[in-house]
Amino acid sequence: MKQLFCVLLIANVFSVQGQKMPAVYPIPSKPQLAWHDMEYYWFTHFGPNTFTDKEWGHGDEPEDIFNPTQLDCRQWAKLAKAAGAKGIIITAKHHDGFCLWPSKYSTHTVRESKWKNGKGDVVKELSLACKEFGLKFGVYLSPWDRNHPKYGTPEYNQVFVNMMTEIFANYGPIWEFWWDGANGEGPNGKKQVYDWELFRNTIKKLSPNTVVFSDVGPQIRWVGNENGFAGTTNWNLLNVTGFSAGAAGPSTDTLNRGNMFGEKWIPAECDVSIRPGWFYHKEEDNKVKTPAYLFDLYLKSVGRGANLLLNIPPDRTGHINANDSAALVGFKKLKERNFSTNLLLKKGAIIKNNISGKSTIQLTDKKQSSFETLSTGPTAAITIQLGSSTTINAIQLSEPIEQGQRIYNFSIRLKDAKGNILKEIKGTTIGRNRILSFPSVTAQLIEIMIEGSKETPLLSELAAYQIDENLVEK
Ligand code: FUL
Repeated sequence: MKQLFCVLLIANVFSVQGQKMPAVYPIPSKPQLAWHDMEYYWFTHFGPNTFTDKEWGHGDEPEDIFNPTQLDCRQWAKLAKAAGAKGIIITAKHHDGFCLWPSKYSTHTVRESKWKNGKGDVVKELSLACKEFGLKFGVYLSPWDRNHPKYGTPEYNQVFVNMMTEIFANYGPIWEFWWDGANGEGPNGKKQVYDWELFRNTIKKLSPNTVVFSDVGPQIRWVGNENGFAGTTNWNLLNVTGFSAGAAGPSTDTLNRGNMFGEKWIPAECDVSIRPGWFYHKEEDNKVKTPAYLFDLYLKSVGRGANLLLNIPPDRTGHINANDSAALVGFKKLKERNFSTNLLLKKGAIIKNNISGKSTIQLTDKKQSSFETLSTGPTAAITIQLGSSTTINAIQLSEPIEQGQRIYNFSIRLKDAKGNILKEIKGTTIGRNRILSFPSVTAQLIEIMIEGSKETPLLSELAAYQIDENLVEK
């Protein structure tokens, strides 16, 4: 009751296509809404570790170690575009402290290396390549720095702020900024007490539209694992009071599922590498994830309302390896082929909202912002007459999240022409996107029941597919 009262108290009135609907708070900001639309993009781990075969450099590697023989950021961007990714986030500084740009605030950078006689700048090259290929550009900056002499002292927080300031001044616009929560010891054996508030305020001031990732946001949260899986229940909401990135955060379970009544809109991002490691290691050339595995990751991340941040590490020449390229293009083809035909749009199919008793085309118009208002309870809110027997093994649903995330229990029944139930599927949250896949069923009728919703349930998109049977989620 108390919760309901709060919801009503802070409710705002929205008008979408003539419908007035109070939003259920919290709701996403504009940059967050745009972030949800990104769905799938790349991470790129590159730096001294690429040349030493380490995952965590010690910070004492000689700068000359970094020497890509034919760095080609255009190759990365061209491939990302061809593979359907919408942006690239680069490790401008990993835990070893090496800066891939010539920072004024460090003496451990590309400038001190032999690469391009110290005149190279990877961050610049990639930011330009992303612009050229129409990709968003993002930056990972590790606060943990195993090289910087000031790390472990209060002055280091300002060093980190200065580095961020350089990045925004020289390589913007930055669409996403990534703060790793790792907090180990520096060269003087001390750990840093990070001034997260100062870091947050710095970005807010320099670039208010940049979305910032850390374990606990402020805009995007970690999903609680590095396997690329969001929870089957996934709230875009999180309680963050008293928490910070790193050890003092919520449990990994909470990060995986969010909080049903969380105080802030902080959606989950699934970071995962295409290889076992984050950095390139030659011995992993035959351990690249297959297109089918990547498709499964897509179902478990984007298909659960999160975004997929897939790491593609370039090799020592500065290129993406041919095995990774082949897997990425294969993955794109699988996505395109399997999601090309929404069976609810086939001739003779009719989708009915049972409140009005009328048929609707809003759910298949591919517009996230147009929606249907649904009924709750054990009877069907939506009925779909397929017109003829149709084989289906995946159903996709979306809520108009700009109105707040509402639904927490729903079920789907697939029936034959006589009304016999062939299959019943149960789900919890929907959010930006929910894809449920199951062994094929040949049905004539689909019913969708909304059994639990914080407020009036709204649905914006609905689709049914027949995907390759081997791609059905295990
Ligand atoms: C972790 C780091 O320690 C890994 O090296 C990697 O960068 C991953 C994305 O985040 O916290």
